[in-house]
Amino acid sequence: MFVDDTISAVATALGEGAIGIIRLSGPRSCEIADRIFKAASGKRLEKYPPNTLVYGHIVDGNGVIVDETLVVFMRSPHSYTAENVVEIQAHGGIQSLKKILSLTYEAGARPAEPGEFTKRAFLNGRIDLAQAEAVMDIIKARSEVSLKLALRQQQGQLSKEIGLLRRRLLDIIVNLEAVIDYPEEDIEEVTFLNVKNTIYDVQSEISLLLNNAHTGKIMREGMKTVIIGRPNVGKSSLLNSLLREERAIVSEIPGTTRDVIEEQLLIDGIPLVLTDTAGIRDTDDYVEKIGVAKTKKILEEAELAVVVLDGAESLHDEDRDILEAVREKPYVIIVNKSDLTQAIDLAALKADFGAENIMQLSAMTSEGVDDFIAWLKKYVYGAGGQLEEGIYVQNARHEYLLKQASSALSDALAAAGNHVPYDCIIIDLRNAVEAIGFITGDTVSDEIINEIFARFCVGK
Ligand SMILES: Nc1nc2c(ncn2[C@@H]2O[C@H](COP(=O)(O)OP(=O)(O)OP(=O)(O)O)[C@@H](O)[C@H]2O)c(=O)[nH]1
Ligand SMILES: [Mg+2]
Repeated sequence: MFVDDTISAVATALGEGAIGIIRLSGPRSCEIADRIFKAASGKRLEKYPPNTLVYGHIVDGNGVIVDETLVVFMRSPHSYTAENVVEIQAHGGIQSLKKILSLTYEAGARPAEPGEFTKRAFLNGRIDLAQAEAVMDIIKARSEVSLKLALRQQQGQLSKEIGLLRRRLLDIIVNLEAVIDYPEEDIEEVTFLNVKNTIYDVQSEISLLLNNAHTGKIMREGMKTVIIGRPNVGKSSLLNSLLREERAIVSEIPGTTRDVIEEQLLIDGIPLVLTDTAGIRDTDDYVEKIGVAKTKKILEEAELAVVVLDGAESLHDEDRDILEAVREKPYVIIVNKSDLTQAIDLAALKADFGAENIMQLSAMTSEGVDDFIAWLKKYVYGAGGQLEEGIYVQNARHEYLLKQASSALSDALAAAGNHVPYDCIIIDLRNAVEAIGFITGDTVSDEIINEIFARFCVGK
């Protein structure tokens, strides 16, 4: 899959900006740049030491100046793609960038495909697949924490761990194969017990990675959270209080919110996709009915349900129905209107649903909202309530593969437990090695590689 042509693309966002960058990568980068770039010094770009910023102009075939630029040449392998790379810093206007780009094509470059620069960095072995994927996560990071996690992955934290686990599994395979091939020789004593112990160890490490994947995914994609409850309990007021603005209409008339309101927000760095819904009740109002049906659908899709109850009233049958509906999924119960005299039987509620998932607050005065935020942080980060050092798998593909590997290791453990012949255990172990190899791209098909890079932007 090695490539010998030279690609070019605009690497910055297309729009009006102070500068825009055109990037070339491939063996002919410098030669192509020298055809369209005239340094003010009169020297050719290739005569400069690599990584020197050279001032000059881009000129077209007739010698007419197209733009004033700074140009840098990075020699293979010391570049983003590990190939010869030239970056042209031009004025950041769409016309000027398009013009320069077309000149690079005329001079012999071909248009880069989406993600092709990063793909080349991967194919040339400078980074592995997990690191390449992290590049995209860095660009798309929604929050500071998400950025931090993507950077850890791009620096190779996950890759290193995967490499170690892979090594350990390969060691067992090699040992088992040696025992099979040379049974008479006393190679290194491999017993079912130490095979089992090693597999068990590796599986525990994978479980640790999977435990953090929940946090990682929320950070990358945002946590789908739905606020539900019967009419008039203060759902829209809670949304507004979290947003610190009057986003949703609040009124004393039950059935105020009839449609779904979705907002993306960061609460103490946690990205939420928060939906306020129509209060659930039996209603004859046609529009409200549609709203209630939508609410039920959104509840199904949400990762977390925030059930709001009115603390100033005792539980209604509708409240009980809603509470029963969320039992199956992660939920938190907000007893709202704590500023009013309370009528709800809090003790009974706590006995039924667990005190740790219930909190009293007032969406009107915002008193107690901090407790809810603290609860959220624990839900997302675990008991510590904050991001820890270490690896947080953020990517659904990685999570899936880790689960595959773990299940293959369970099979291997079962086989070893039953004293099944070594060959059979080796098959399971190979499956696990293959699954985690897909993460870093040690074992992966062209098709998957193409699919991954197609999701990148052009110029990255
Ligand atoms: N005293 C008090 N009143 C509140 C509180 N939260 C909401 N309310 C009032 O309760 C009424 C209903 O509030 P909303 O936020 O519209 O309730 P909702 O659950 O969105 O109602 P629907 O959209 O009709 O389902 C309004 O009059 C609010 O001012 C609170 O914490 N304390
Ligand atoms: Mg409402």
